[in-house]
Amino acid sequence: MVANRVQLIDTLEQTHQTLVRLAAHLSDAELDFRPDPEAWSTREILAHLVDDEMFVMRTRLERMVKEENPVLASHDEKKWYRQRNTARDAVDELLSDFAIQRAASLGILRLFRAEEWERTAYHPEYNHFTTERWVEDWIEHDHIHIRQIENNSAAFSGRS
Ligand code: NI
Repeated sequence: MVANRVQLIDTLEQTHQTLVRLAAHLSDAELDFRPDPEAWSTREILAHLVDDEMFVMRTRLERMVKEENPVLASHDEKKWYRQRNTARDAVDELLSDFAIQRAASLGILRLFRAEEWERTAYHPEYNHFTTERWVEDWIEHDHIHIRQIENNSAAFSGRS
């Protein structure tokens, strides 16, 4: 596999450890803290990452491999979040569920041959893209939510 693709997989693999480092030790008060009424708490961000891994990120990847240039549906995060199953929202459950789901995604990516990195899809917001580009977006999505958790922690420490 070419170096850039190995690097993409390695980067996705690091996210679980980063989430453990940032969130595993947090109190319930900090996990449920919102820096503003519209923002997600850290617990909600972790739940979003678990749900997204199963139902959006990996689902789109699997469709791109199995279907010829599928048309992917838009995903409304806020709407999804209001309807989601909250039964496993203890932080240790969220982190271990994320580890399982991320491992399943990595298992697929590690088996990719050159042609699977070049599969294509169409999405109304992103236009045409390849599986490789999708994995780059996936990493960016991880980073956006990791930064959100860091910002929540900074705001929690600085609250008056
Ligand atoms: Ni998101």
